[in-house]
Amino acid sequence: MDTSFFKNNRKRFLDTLEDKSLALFFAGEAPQSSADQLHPFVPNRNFYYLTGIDEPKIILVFTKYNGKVTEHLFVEKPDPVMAKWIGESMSKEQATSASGIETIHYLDELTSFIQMQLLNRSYQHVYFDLEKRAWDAPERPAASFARELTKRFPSLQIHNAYHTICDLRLIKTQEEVDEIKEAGRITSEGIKHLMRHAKPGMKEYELEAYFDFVLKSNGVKHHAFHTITASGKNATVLHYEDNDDVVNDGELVLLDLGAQWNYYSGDISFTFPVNGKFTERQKTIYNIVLSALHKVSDMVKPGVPYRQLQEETRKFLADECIKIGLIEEAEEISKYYFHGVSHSLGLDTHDVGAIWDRDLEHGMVITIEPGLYIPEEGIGVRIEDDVLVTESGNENLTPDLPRTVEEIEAFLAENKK
Ligand SMILES: [Mn+2]
Repeated sequence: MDTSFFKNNRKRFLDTLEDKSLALFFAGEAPQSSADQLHPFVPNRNFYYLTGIDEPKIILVFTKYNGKVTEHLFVEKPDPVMAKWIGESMSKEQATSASGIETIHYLDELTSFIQMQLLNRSYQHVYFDLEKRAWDAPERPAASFARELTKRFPSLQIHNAYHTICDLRLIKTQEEVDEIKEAGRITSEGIKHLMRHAKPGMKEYELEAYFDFVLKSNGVKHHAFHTITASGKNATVLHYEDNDDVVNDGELVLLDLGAQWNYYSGDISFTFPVNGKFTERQKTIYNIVLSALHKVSDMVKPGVPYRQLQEETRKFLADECIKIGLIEEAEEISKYYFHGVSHSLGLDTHDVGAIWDRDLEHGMVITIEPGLYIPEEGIGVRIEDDVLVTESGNENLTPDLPRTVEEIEAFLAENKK
């Protein structure tokens, strides 16, 4: 991604700041996994959105005073011993070339820098990313820094920049759309490779391995989320991730998986018969879900209230399930369809930003993913595309897969290894 993208994000954020403000953002660190093992480091996504930097510990500081804005990064001091063990940390020059920020300091200069600012000027506001996922969630570095700061400078007003940045992230630029498209392309390629090798009697994790092979071969470092490879009845559990059951002859396999490309997520759900042929009943259920996908995707255009997508999905699935005698009353659809049809997609798979109360806008990227889950019949179907809201309608960003019953059966017949 070009530094102009990150510069522009900073500009849009800085425009929202009050005058006489400081703002601090933390890249974060890899959390401990067990003993001396760490989980892989992933940058805080709002920090990445503002800097383009994916290195731990780095801190971004803005000042805005009498209308003048300055941008600073604080990076780790080079450490020759650590360099021998884990490689060199990001240099000042690398930090500038990734972010476009010219003024780079070392981390041990941070407190004296902040102190200089606050002692010499009448700052009134400090902005942090105070993301909070739960009442009892452990305190993040931004929150403890804010607490320490107000202890020493009690007149400062602390502001939470989290929601501001999340709402900026809802609208994607063309570069972001291209990253999501590439994530979707690799994900689709992985699904096709998996289908070519799928046979009754395999374990779900064996199918997963074929998907993973394609991701690694394409230079993908991380999955967008935990892969779901669920056969038969397992597919009726929404977030089944065990993936260790046998895929029996005659069962449908439900995949929900995604590659992450330059920190942007692809997210596709796909359902196919492991032996190559849908049964009549599977075909009926699959076609209802596919019609829902088409119907709801066709609704996507600027000005449509986001929540209308969910209302229409429920209504359509209820009507169709009444027609085939699966349910009698519309409300009973909750028994077989019990999740949202869509979420925003971007730097996070369930991307942030308050989309629920908004109308669709050009530049939003959302998923469309209707499903039906009938445990008593061992049938779970979900079909998911990633969709861009364009100026006048929508574009499917994941168009590379067979979708109809006929297309899927033909693909399996021609490509089986
Ligand atoms: Mn999804």
